[in-house]
Amino acid sequence: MDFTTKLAAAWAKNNSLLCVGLDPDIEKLPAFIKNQDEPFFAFNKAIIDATADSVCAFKPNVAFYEALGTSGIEQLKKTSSYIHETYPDIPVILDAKRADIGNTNDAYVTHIFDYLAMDAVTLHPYLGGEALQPFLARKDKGCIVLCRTSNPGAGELQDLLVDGKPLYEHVARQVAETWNLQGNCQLVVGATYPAEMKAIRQIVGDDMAFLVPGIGAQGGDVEQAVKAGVTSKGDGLIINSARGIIYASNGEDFAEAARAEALKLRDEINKYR
Ligand code: OMP
Repeated sequence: MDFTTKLAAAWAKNNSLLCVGLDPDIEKLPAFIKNQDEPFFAFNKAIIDATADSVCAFKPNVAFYEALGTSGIEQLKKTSSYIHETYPDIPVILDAKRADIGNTNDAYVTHIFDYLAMDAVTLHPYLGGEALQPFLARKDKGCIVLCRTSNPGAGELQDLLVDGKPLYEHVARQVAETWNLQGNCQLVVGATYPAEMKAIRQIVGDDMAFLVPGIGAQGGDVEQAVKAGVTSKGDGLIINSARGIIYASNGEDFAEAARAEALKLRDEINKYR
């Protein structure tokens, strides 16, 4: 099943726009997990089992796994396989923010979609659509392009006026009109910029999903983000929270605490859809 279809089915099945970010940091893991052979996989497995019925996606960020070296990448692969085998209805998004010249992107595509078996990946737009072809050509996979990021300094480049419009609006239009020919593109739009999100939704219409980071640890407002980005059907958003959910407790009860946070956030999101 392609990413877009799988995502829409997960929104409906779990009545959820919530995505749990699987960003394990060895320093923050519960002490009894830290000492295991594969601490990231053990941690992720418990978080996945505790939240799979209340999410529309999981999103590991590759940086946390790369930090551990080869063992981290193997634990990332095991995490992806575990989700596919145990919860086949839930898509897995690799947050890797990739993009290079086309030839190099071929290698990224092989690693991310074939070796790690991810359903979607985050991408930088800076090299243009020609360079991204190896990703865009994978009709079954999601290509989630950074449009308006959640960080405080996002505007430094993204707000620059080009032909009278901020750069992020050009990115949104370019993805919608030119890169999304196969219907496999989505956009990253931070929850911390609801006015910009509203403008982007108006530009691209209802057909493109937004990956929305910035809720939880980064302080984005749930009500404002949902109202700004939701489609006329009440979906269209993949609202990510990592630290706010996975580190709800660092004791023996970490998975139950993560579940409680996930359910709370899912319900809060649903209130404003
Ligand atoms: P928390 O702040 O812990 O919820 O994590 C946010 C996650 O979303 C991290 O993996 C970030 O790398 C990622 N992210 C952003 O925070 N801001 C963005 O603009 C884009 C992303 C992303 O692409 O997911």
